[in-house]
Amino acid sequence: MKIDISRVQEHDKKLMESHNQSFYFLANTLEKQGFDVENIIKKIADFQVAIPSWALGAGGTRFGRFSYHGEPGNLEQKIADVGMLHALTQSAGAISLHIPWDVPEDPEKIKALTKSHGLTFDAMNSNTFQDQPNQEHSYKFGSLCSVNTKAREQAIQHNIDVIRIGEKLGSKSLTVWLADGANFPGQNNFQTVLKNTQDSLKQIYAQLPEDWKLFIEYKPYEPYFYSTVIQDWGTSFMLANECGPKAYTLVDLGHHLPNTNIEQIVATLMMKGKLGGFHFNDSKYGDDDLTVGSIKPYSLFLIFNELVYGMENNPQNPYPAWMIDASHNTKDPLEDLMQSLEAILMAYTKALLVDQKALKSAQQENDVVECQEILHQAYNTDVRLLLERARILNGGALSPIKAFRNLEIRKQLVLERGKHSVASGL
Ligand SMILES: [Mn+2]
Repeated sequence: MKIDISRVQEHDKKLMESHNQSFYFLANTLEKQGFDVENIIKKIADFQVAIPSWALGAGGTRFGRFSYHGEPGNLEQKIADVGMLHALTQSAGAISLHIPWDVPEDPEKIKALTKSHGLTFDAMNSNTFQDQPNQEHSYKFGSLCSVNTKAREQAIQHNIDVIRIGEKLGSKSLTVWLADGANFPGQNNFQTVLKNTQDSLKQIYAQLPEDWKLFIEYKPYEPYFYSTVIQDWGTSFMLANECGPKAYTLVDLGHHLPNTNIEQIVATLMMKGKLGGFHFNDSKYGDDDLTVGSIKPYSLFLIFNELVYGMENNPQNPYPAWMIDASHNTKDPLEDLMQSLEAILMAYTKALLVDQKALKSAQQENDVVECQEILHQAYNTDVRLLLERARILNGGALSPIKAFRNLEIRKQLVLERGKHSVASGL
């Protein structure tokens, strides 16, 4: 199904007068502070975040899975869901596919369908963290790191197959996240598994088209609880350097131990020109897959402050690929994604409001109090009106969640797809 956005716009018309009044007041205040509001709104409108296909259904826990009614049951329906999300928010302009969950039967048709929703294809995601039916060699004890040469070769070939599918769709990057690791001391020889991983990634990298990028994720623990082969940004950075200039580190917010200074990792990687991609989510304890900004919105702002600084000052770093990486089991997945998009754009906009010149001079003078004041001034600005403005100008909804509810979209999805449809995924 497709959203009739004119119905949303018709409804929003009644609210525009109140929006305009509040917006002009805020815009005026910001202009007086020296900000170019029009330019900020353009930046918000241009900021697009990819939606992974696995975020559209209910995620499972390791104890069970409760499906959400009206989940997309095939690739076409997943694209339709992201299309609806984009129509309402105007900030979800790309979809990220997972292979083998989303193998397109007819790539040309899928490409055309995606385009008709105004979407592009973000990074392709390979999967060597679970065995597929009829798979010859198991990944139970690792994939790209495996001491079993046959399993390793099979995992390398899978990644190459994913690149080939992505080429047909017009994707330009491959994201590799490995579950490889060990549960017990002595289980793996650390140097052997790291070397195997390095060799495997090099072979995948060799098959990358000229205009593609390889993103390497890291994670300190889970699914294994003693060690993971690519445990931290340093290991990912080292592997990316070994592969070559088209390989980059990918930062996933949930893939850090509690209290890690992620903003500092971002700054370091951007200075080195190696931050390729970014996965958004939030966490309280570990890789909790919670809604972006639901637990630590100030941390997200500090991270965006470094991202904005890097985007303005580090031409050696490519524009990062943004993606939400979460999968919920309690909320309507589409509503949750709207909340995530809002939180991302809020943190980004607040970071755009940091007075970089004043901050630099306060830093030069070691005026610690003033440095904090400058950050707080930006963080405490209510930027929701700027987000509304950018959405309206792009043809989206004033309030996406309200529109989603007013149009009773989930009800229609249940009618169309049934109560017990299940999206592929975990
Ligand atoms: Mn991720």
